[in-house]
Amino acid sequence: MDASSPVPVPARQVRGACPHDCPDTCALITTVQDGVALRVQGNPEHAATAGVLCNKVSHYPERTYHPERLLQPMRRVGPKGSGRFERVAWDTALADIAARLKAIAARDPQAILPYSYCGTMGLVQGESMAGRFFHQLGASLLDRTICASAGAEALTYTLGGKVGMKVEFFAEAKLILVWGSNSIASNLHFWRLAQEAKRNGARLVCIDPRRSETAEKCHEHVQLLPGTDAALALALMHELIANDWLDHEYIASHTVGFEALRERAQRWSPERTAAVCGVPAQQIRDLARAYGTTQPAAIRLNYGMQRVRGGGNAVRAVACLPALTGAWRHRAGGVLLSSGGFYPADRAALQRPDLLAGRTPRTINMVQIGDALLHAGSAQFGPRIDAVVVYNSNPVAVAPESGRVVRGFAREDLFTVVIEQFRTDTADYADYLLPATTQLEHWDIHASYGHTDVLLNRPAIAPLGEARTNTQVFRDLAARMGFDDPLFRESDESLCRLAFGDQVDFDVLLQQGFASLRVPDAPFAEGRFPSPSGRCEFFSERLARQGLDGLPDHVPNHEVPGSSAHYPLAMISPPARNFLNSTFVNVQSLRDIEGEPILEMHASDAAARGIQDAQVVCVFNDRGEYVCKVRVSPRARPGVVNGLGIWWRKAGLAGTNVNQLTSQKLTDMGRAPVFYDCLVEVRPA
Ligand SMILES: Nc1nc2c(c(=O)[nH]1)N[C@H]1C(S)=C(S)[C@@H](COP(=O)(O)OP(=O)(O)OC[C@H]3O[C@@H](n4cnc5c(=O)[nH]c(N)nc54)[C@H](O)[C@@H]3O)O[C@H]1N2
Ligand SMILES: Nc1nc2c(c(=O)[nH]1)N[C@H]1C(S)=C(S)[C@@H](COP(=O)(O)OP(=O)(O)OC[C@H]3O[C@@H](n4cnc5c(=O)[nH]c(N)nc54)[C@H](O)[C@@H]3O)O[C@H]1N2
Ligand code: SF4
Ligand SMILES: [Mo]
Repeated sequence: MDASSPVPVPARQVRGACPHDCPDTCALITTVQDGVALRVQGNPEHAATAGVLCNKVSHYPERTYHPERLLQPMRRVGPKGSGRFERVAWDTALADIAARLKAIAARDPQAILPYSYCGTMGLVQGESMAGRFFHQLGASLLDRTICASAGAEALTYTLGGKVGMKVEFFAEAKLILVWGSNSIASNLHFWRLAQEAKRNGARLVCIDPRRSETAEKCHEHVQLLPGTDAALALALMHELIANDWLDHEYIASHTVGFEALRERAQRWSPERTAAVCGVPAQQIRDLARAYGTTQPAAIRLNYGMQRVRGGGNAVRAVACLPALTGAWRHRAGGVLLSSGGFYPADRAALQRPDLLAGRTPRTINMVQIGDALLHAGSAQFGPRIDAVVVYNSNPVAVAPESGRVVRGFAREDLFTVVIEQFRTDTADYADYLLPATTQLEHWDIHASYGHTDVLLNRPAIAPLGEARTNTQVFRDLAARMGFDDPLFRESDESLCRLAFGDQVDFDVLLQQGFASLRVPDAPFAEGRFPSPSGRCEFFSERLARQGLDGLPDHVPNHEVPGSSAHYPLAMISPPARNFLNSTFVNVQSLRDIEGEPILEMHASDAAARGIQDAQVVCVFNDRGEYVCKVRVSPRARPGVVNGLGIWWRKAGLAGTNVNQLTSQKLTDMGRAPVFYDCLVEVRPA
């Protein structure tokens, strides 16, 4: 080697966690050389990750070093939405933002609204310092309902919390119902376990209106109409009861309300249910027999069924099934929707709601951000919103009825700050656009909703350009607002330690990057549910006290498939496999795989409209229009079209995406969105 060349620095490996809103919460290993992240891989020592990442996160360096990364603070120079910005110094941006927020807060701090979701699932770059900042300010509260709150409430009313089977034991099940989950796309590491079970002789059944990648790889596909899962679950109960495929002892000792549930289920004969669900009665009978006579039987219940009006009831109905058959007695039996409730995270210590000091600001439901921004001063939403601070979210693309969301963000009298890694659809409406770090550039700590380990994320590289962590932005703003308590200066490492306090050994996290919670293998083998009665609550006293139905029932969609002459098609809009919500839409290698915004349509529906495969079509309803390409495909059932992925509007064929069509209506529980409860019509464009 030539004496003048620099000594090569050996590559380092840094342990981290995938930040994305995905149940798998993988453990990452980033290979770094000369301060550059070369590769991101799965940690083979972490059982749930098993050394494998999905295709999306394998492309992390491409996303991190993307030529369009936001690297400097920007100030808007063109009209809102035009995406025309000029560079400004951090000091200028922070001083001006603080001055604007101060002036608004002096009138009414509730006129300021934080808007954030799960761009990162990290407890620190999520709501820690941000929570402190907005609580001290007395800003409006945000009801973070856009994804999981219907199912979370339903599970809480039934089992007592977001608890369920340990995912690893699915591998030992003999029957797996994959219910409302496209696991291959959205829960890959569970699918690996389901495959293991299959190799050991398990039968796999997928329950989904779409013939998804997952459905076609299961032994059986129950292709029901969207929003009819509760009916199906009740019909299964009908058959379990009629054939006495019940665990009477488990029911007697560990459940509440069996007699009432039995009466309810009597109404759901396979014939009646077949008509509601749009599937053959015999298929329902066969499914009930399989579920009633196979042990251990496991249900992977996911979010697909919740995004309709009756989503809460549907989750409740399905979550009752394992208590009827005693499936919970086995570690490979039961149901898993979310394991989030097992974590002893101290969110109050991170977010400090006590800083509200007795103030009770109004709450805005994030699902209705469109109406909330437009209905200035209405009785429903309260005082006008004058400022929005967006971080970890892209509401202009992901929130329903985006025509209204766009009009809201386009308000000239609205002051908007967006903290982002990229110039998303929402970023285009910012007055100030602030560059955020990515997971490779900051500290964080993660719970999971698909397994039961805590993961630590250490920074692998220095922040690119002038990017700052979310926490740093809120520390900087706090200082300029005059919030001088030391809690506004707490470091990210210290926040990481605070998240679980002494519930988790931080030294173990520092050493191996993850630590497992102590959760019993079969948590409800002997009942002991975290519900008020300690039992699985078929009948929920808490729901009844609110004047609601104490039993699960089929609650028809707001927009029932087949009920409208103008809009005869039901549209669902599940994620595209190579995007994560609207994240990764701008990563070219992934975009190349997804191609273009697509609407899957059954051949009979296409023929009835004179539509050919690959034709450009207009999908429309009273809320708006969306232009995309049709894929005539057996993935769609007759009467239901599938608008895949949350594309960025500006990457679409005519500047909109599927959410132009979805509504701001809410679910029966959890105040959640109804993305898959949406009627449309389609015509050639
Ligand atoms: N690749 C990828 N992975 C992801 C995401 C992503 O965007 N891309 N998003 C992440 C996030 S935030 C979430 S919340 C999860 C969501 O992932 P999942 O929990 O899997 O939920 P969805 O993808 O909404 O829907 C899953 C399946 O439910 C079906 N479905 C739609 N309506 C109904 C119905 O009424 N009943 C039934 N039984 N099924 C229905 C859909 O066709 C779809 O195949 O995935 C996470 N993982
Ligand atoms: N039609 C339809 N709409 C849907 C859904 C659907 O299935 N169909 N799914 C819904 C669901 S389940 C969800 S969870 C929501 C998702 O909605 P969002 O949580 O808004 O998810 P993303 O679209 O991924 O946007 C997250 C943004 O956060 C940014 N980000 C990531 N990390 C950081 C960080 O550390 N700091 C900052 N400042 N920014 C960061 C990313 O660049 C990205 O633009 O969408 C919902 N919308
Ligand atoms: S998105 Fe999900 S599967 Fe992909 S790396 Fe992250 S946690 Fe793992
Ligand atoms: Mo989600």
